[in-house]
Amino acid sequence: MKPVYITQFLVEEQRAMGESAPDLRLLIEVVTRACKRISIAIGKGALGGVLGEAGTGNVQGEAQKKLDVLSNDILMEANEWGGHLAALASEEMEHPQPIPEQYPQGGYLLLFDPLDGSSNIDVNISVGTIFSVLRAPEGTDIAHAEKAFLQPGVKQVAAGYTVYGPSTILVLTIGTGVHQFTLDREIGSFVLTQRDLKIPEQTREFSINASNARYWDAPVKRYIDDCLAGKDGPRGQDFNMRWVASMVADVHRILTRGGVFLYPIDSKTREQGGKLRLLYEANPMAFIVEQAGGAASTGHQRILDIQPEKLHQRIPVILGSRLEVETAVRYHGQG
Ligand code: AHM
Ligand code: MG
Repeated sequence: MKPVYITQFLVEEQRAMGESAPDLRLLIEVVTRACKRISIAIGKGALGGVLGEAGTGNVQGEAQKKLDVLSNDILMEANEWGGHLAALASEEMEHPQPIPEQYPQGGYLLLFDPLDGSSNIDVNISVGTIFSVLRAPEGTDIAHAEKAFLQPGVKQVAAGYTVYGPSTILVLTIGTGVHQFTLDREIGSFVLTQRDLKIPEQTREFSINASNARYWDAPVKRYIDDCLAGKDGPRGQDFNMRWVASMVADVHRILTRGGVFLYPIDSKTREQGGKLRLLYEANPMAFIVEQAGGAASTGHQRILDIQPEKLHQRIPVILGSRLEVETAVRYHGQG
């Protein structure tokens, strides 16, 4: 069968939607081209001199790896000249970056986590890039307005992630289902390898960092205890557990074979609101998961409905197979 490259996919998908949004197409193409460069840098590993600490910290007080900084620079540079964006925001930068004055401004906002799972970089385990696209509100002075980015996840026009693993894959939604591409390394292009991914509704696999168990709130403790009790407990079935510690890899496994992913709020992270970031981790993943038939909640609220209050806001995350997310949410309702 003739390969469908990402450009052809986007043109045909927009045609089928009766929509011509060349700027959105350009935006996604530019982001995915930047991801190819990140993939190449990661693939070189120690030979490319890209492993190890950068010796700097980001706004969240986390130590940056060389590849965090490099991936951020690659995405920033790639996206400033095209005329499709009004501003960019990244996990690695305190404030949104306006488009430099010498370039035209466009109508979209791009948010990204340039390298998710960075604790896995130096041990050769999968990492990835997560991105989210919003429309820039009309009449906003983007250069000074973090406010423009504070839109609920339902307003996203596109979201995606890559996994730099044994193969480099890209998972993308523009609101018409979820589609998977694989990087053909010889040709240098993303090729459509699975259309319309659907998450199995039920699962017997959960994903949580169990070393935080002593900090969990009662509903999460009860839910996980019941999963661990297996067929001898109230759930009446055995569960398996997986935790890569790269959200991209854990979510991708769930998208492929089902499962539930939890990064709940706990007594360690309560003050900051949770661990994962709403705008460039939870929202794009929630959009993708819902588009694939799954669900995403904080335990109390649908993630995509949350009105963000600040750029680097953190929230609790429960996402994956729809029926299992609903079960976990029911435990929260029981106090
Ligand atoms: P990062 O964006 O700084 O890499 O942090 C997010 C990552 C997620 O990919 C992953 O699910 C989680 O943090 C892992 O947390 P932990 O180290 O507690 O296992
Ligand atoms: Mg991350």
